[in-house]
Amino acid sequence: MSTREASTVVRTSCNRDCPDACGILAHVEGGRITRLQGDPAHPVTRGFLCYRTDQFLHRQYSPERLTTPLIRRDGALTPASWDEALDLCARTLTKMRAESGPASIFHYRSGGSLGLMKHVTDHFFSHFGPVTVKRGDICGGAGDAAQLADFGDEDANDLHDLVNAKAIVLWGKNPHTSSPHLLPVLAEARKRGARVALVDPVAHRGVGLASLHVQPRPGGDVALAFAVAQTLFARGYTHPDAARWCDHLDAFRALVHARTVAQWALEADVTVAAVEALAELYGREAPAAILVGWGMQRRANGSAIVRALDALGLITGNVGVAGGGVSFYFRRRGAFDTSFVDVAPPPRTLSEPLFGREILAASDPPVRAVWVTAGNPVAMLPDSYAAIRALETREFVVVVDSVLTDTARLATVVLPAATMLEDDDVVGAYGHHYLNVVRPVVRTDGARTDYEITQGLAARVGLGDHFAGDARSWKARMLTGASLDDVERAPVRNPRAPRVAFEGRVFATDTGRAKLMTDAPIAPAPTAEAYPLLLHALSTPASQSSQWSPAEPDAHVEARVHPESAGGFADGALATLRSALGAMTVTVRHDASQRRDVALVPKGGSLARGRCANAITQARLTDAGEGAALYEEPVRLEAL
Ligand SMILES: Nc1nc2c(c(=O)[nH]1)N[C@H]1C(S)=C(S)[C@@H](COP(=O)(O)OP(=O)(O)OC[C@H]3O[C@@H](n4cnc5c(=O)[nH]c(N)nc54)[C@H](O)[C@@H]3O)O[C@H]1N2
Ligand SMILES: Nc1nc2c(c(=O)[nH]1)N[C@H]1C(S)=C(S)[C@@H](COP(=O)(O)OP(=O)(O)OC[C@H]3O[C@@H](n4cnc5c(=O)[nH]c(N)nc54)[C@H](O)[C@@H]3O)O[C@H]1N2
Ligand code: SF4
Ligand SMILES: [Mo]
Repeated sequence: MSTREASTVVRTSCNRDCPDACGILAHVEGGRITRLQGDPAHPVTRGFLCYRTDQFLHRQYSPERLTTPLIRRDGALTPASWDEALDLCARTLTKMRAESGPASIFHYRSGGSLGLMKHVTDHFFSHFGPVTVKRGDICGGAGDAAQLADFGDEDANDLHDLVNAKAIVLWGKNPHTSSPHLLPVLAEARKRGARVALVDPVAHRGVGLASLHVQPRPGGDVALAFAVAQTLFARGYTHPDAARWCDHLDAFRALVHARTVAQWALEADVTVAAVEALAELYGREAPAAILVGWGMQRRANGSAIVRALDALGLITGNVGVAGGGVSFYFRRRGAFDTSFVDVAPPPRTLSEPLFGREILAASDPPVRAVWVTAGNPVAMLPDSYAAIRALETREFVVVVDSVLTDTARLATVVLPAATMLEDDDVVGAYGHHYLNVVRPVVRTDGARTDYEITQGLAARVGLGDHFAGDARSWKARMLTGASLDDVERAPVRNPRAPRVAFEGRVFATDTGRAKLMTDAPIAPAPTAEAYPLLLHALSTPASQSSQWSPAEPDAHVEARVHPESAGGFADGALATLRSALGAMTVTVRHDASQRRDVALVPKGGSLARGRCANAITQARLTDAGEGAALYEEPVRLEAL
């Protein structure tokens, strides 16, 4: 038999925390995956993968993969059998539950995988406890709160509906890096004549997609949106019937007229001409779509920013129509029923952005054990050293991961997790409406899926019967909007998902009308002389949050700054990047296309390599939704 005949192709999908949820064809030869390919039959994936998943086989077959559980003995993590590790976990958690109550156990789950089966692990902890869980959302909490306040619900028009737009504003969004499968849809829309604007304080590849780039001060977007709104009113670009679907239209109009366009523009640090150009592009011809990025709402005024953008869509009649929308989130769990997950409300919640601080402060009962599923809070949550102090001082910390992350290094027990190419799961997407299955293409000896780990634990604490079913039975139970058989055959568009969100401009609020914001939010504080730059640790093509592929570089992180903000450091020089919280060594990179008040570094660097921006970033909350204001840390460059 030729090698070609011996090879198989398995259809699966990417379960990473990414809007695109790509279909993958995994080529397997002799039990080993040799190539990952984007599924050409998937309407969004269109046959290509992003750089980081193209390179994923380096992670899959990395010598750094964990293949045996580790237990801390005499201070060091040492190999153990699965039975030893699970027995220890079951014994310890049961004892703590008896002595201190289930609230003394904190199950922290993050977005390492967006597979729905991770909810079954939540279900276990609810059954066993309920235990303490997280509150808020580091990723999109502020924007979620905004859209729920305005629309009563969250969803987006079909991704391909974008080609009906006459104008598209990419507001705080970097599609090349964070959602590359949006690019072919944008290209199609442009081919059909759509004009594109980018609003982003950072100059990135998205500038090349746009006929207009507005570069406001970070967080200046509320002022910018108010200036645009006032211009839309003045030029007759608002919808004459807007009061039919908007509550508080008069109050909103008064709010945006509280200052002149020139004053708002000054606050946003843009020219009046830029405001007018944006108002013309967005307002002159309907329908027009705003694609709201996720980065922008991780700010002190992040929720207010999204509310201001919702308002632009509402007053112009662009929400609830084809080719329009203010799209932040596609309801990725819309085809699933996970209501069984919580058997009872959790006894306590801890704020995710304040992870370390809240664990340390919790009393009555104190947090005695932390179980981390698919998360790397030390590297990925702000104030890394608070997370370290919190974990180091717990009696028992379990980390389930496929590699020894900054967080896993602090564990009492590390359990080796299966990767996305070994999991058995089902996913929806937050950037489109397709459903897909995740298949165990291969297995790695010693690694287990979260569900298998849950089963092992459940059997040891008297819940074995409840978790005896195979993964497929849980998938079938959760997937209520489509048939699992169908989804196993091919990607299926969630039949429940609307083509046009809030069609007919009917909203899920108490009045059925959308709510316009009425309060002036606090303006972003100007940068101070002592720390003149705002640190932005932003997504980079080579990593998925803290998961780097092919591998995380050992070199110092590059800090990209405007040459005049480089504090005299030459391009390529080493310097200290200091905040009020701490310091890290960086290589200075000059970039004249950037604003003078930002320092750009990659997101996801590890503390062990001295590349972790969160080690010098204070934990701050967003204005609503308990998100993290991650990009508000004032920093400066100084000599080593
Ligand atoms: N390559 C890669 N892709 C990723 C990830 C990754 O780590 N690497 N992470 C994934 C995750 S976790 C998520 S949540 C998603 C989204 O991931 P995000 O990284 O949130 O991506 P974007 O939505 O593109 O948002 C980033 C953009 O927001 C802009 N921004 C920041 N502050 C402001 C502001 O005040 N105003 C305006 N107008 N813009 C601002 C930044 O300059 C940047 O261009 O993508 C995923 N995709
Ligand atoms: N400074 C700064 N910090 C940020 C951001 C930023 O832009 N700037 N972005 C924020 C955002 S948007 C997000 S969403 C968070 C992401 O933060 P996290 O969700 O904590 O980050 P990840 O690195 O995606 O995933 C964590 C771990 O999950 C593991 N993992 C993957 N799949 C599985 C699985 O199936 N099971 C188990 N048990 N483990 C698995 C990975 O190996 C990885 O180590 O970070 C936030 N932190
Ligand atoms: S990380 Fe995102 S873009 Fe890359 S393969 Fe996965 S879903 Fe697709
Ligand atoms: Mo995220």
